[in-house]
Amino acid sequence: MKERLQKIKEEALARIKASQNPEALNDVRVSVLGKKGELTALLKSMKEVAPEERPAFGQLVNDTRAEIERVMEEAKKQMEQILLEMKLKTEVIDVTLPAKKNAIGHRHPNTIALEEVERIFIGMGYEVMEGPEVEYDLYNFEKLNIPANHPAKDEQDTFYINKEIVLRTQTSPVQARAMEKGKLPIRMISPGRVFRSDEVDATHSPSFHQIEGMVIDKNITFADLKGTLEEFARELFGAETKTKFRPHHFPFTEPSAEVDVSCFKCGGKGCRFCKGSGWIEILGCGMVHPHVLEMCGIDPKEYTGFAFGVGLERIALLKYEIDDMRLLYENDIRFLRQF
Ligand code: 2NM
Repeated sequence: MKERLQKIKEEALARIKASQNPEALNDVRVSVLGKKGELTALLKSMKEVAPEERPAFGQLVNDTRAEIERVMEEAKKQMEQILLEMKLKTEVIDVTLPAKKNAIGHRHPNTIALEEVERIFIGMGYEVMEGPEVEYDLYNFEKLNIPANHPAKDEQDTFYINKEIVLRTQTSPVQARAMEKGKLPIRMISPGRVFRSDEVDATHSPSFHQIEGMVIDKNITFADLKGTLEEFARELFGAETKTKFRPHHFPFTEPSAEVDVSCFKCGGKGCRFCKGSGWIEILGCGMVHPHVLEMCGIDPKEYTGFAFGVGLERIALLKYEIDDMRLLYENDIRFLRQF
């Protein structure tokens, strides 16, 4: 009997040691300690033990049972500990990690400058109008007083789609189209992309942006043009800004002028920024040529108007003190983030 007990104990302990999971442990419990288990069966066969040895044997069986239960409990605890550790490892959340930042975009310096110019003219009652980038020669040149063989049409400077269609070299065709519609008076600006067959350098690009403006009404004079552009310059570069109108020539305006503003860096004394002159050239303008009005269906005896054009990149470069236009097109986020 004692040998049977010893064998049951050894087998039970070995099975506990080999158990990989709580279910296996439970199987051992049932088959050894359970109602129909091996140890229970041994107790039932007590009658085979000599009566005087029964108390001691009974004690031995109980001790063995207690020992198996203790080892089993130990194994169960170890298993639970391992399971808990595995769970903690796989479900780990490192609360010390830095939070993910939401990177929101940034307006391009061109866009900031455009929105600033639009704000100024909308404030003066102008309407913003856009037109096609691929334009008829008729609107880009002919109706703007630039006939065939005019030097401004030079093949060098213009991208031709075919004989009649070009990539617009200015946004003036948007003005020509607005005049043709015949709804007067007109107070408009036309911002947009324009194209010229230029080599890329610090101040040139085959594709850049212009903002042109035009007013057509009765009794519009050069004084209106001056007052408007002086106010524009003050709003864009500061209240102290002075303007200078220099005579110039454009085919679509007569008279025409180029406008300089007093250097907003040195106030006009002369510095590196204005190359010592105290003045910075910013735009071209003039009174809309009577022939242009006529070609666009407006009677120049009844209506007059002024127009102007500024380069958007030029404004952006000046305002943000950027010395190379190419930086505006490279889309290097380290550059763009500064503005
Ligand atoms: C400029 C300079 C001067 C201009 C003229 C016209 C139109 F359509 F009315 F004839 N639009 N824009 C104009 C005049 C543009 O850019 C430097």
